[in-house]
Amino acid sequence: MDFINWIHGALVSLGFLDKQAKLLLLGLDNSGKTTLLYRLVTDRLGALEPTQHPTSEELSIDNTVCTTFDLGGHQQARRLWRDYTPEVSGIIFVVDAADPERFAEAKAELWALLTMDELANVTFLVLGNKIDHPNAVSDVELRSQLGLDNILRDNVGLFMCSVADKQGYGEALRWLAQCI
Ligand SMILES: Nc1nc2c(ncn2[C@@H]2O[C@H](COP(=O)(O)OP(=O)(O)O)[C@@H](O)[C@H]2O)c(=O)[nH]1
Ligand SMILES: [Mg+2]
Repeated sequence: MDFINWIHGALVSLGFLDKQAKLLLLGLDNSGKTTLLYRLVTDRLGALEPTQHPTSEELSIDNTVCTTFDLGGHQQARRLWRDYTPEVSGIIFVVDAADPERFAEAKAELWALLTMDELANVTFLVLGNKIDHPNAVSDVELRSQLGLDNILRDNVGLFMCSVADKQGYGEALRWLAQCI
C-alpha cells in the first residue's frame, strides 16, 4: 500500500487534517529516520523536499508535520524535541534491528521518553528497521532488548520493518493512526 496516501487517508478519516498533526520520527543516528522521511517524499508526487538541519529534518504534508531528530548524545536535539512535545500526536521511534551493539543506547533513549509524564498519553510506534539485513534480530529479541516485554501501556507498539525494502511499516502506521 502506498505509504503516504495511506497515512493521508487515515489522517483525513480521523479528522486530523483539520488540526495540526505532528509526528516525531526519533531514534539514534543511522537507524533509518531520514530514509523513512525521504520515502514519504518519493512516494508522493510533488511533495517538497524535507527542510534539513544538522540533526533534524522536517517535512510538511498538508497540515501534518513530520519532524526527525537524532537522539543520543545531542543535548541540543533533546532540547529541540522537548519544545515539540506539547503538540505531538504520535512518536515513531526507529531502531536499527541489525545493530545489537547499540540496543542498550537505543533502550536508554526510548525509556527516557516513555517515562516522561508529558508523553504518558502519546502513542509510541517503535519500528525495528532493517529486517532485510542478515544481522537483524527477531521481534521477540528486540522487544526483550528494549525492555518492552512487560510494558503495561497499550499505546506502545513494536513492529518490524524494512524501510529500504518498503515492507512492514504499512501495518505499523495503520496501528499508529488507530491509536492517535
Ligand atoms: N539494510 C537496510 N538499510 C537501511 C534501511 N533503512 C535505512 N538504511 C540505511 O541505514 C543508514 C542510515 O539511514 P538514515 O536514514 O540516514 O538514518 P538516520 O540517521 O536515522 O536518519 C543508511 O545507509 C540507509 O541507507 C533498511 O530498511 N535496510
Ligand atoms: Mg537522518
